[in-house]
Amino acid sequence: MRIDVVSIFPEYLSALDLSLIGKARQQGLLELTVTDLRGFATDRHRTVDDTPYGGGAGMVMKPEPWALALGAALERSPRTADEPGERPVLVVPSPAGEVFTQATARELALREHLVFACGRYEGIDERVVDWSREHFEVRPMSLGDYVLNGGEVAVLAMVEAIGRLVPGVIGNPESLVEESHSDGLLEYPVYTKPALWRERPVPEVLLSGHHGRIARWRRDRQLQRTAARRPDLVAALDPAGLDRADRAVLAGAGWTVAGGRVLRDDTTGGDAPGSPVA
Ligand code: J9T
Repeated sequence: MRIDVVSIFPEYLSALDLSLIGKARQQGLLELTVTDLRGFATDRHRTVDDTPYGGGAGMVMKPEPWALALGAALERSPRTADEPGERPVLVVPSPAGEVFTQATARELALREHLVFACGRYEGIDERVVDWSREHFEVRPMSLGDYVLNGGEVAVLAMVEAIGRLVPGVIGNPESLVEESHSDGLLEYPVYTKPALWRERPVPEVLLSGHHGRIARWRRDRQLQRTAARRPDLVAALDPAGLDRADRAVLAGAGWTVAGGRVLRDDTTGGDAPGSPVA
């Protein structure tokens, strides 16, 4: 996979030299280039922003440096524009984008070329997005409902989430199977030695060696946790994937399967999370 990142703070992305993603780059599994947008400024002050038409606070990123930088990224594409096959994906981090999820990460991990455009200030001139649609599949992407100072931190998160799904990047691919969100539930709690720590014992079932009981206990904790912390995920569960024991745990947390869906028993409670669980 090839990844290009364009930013006015390329040093921000130096974390991608480290750990698993850094190793994957050294091994040639990921080819990642970070370029400085200012290198594509057209004046001697290397200006990349200007005042917004229509007035308002802050500055807007100028279109031409972006078109030049994205054009340079296109030239590094493993495929040329007239070759058949997929276009590169242009990911534009923005609180106004679609929400980036594990499903998005899985989808993007299958693509050959991803380009990330890190905006700063009040954003990038919208015509850059229009122009880019002629060359890229453009995906404005949000990490969630909060605002950052620029796209760089969001790109770090997305590149890590996507990069670890590229075959060979994670040594033990089995560890990908059980993770949070892969089955629509949060992870179960984990424990290690010592068995008794500051008067707190590890749950006894985990010391029992009884694999069936351990699996059931973990599944119950996943369901309880998800019900308490992420009712949105419980409501999205497919009842076909829930056995009798699952349904009993969910019933205890105030959820019932009816009409092919998982429904909250008491709808007067609104979206407030349930009581805290481990
Ligand atoms: C400037 O970018 C952001 O503020 C941003 C990007 C991605 N997700 C967010 N929630 C915010």
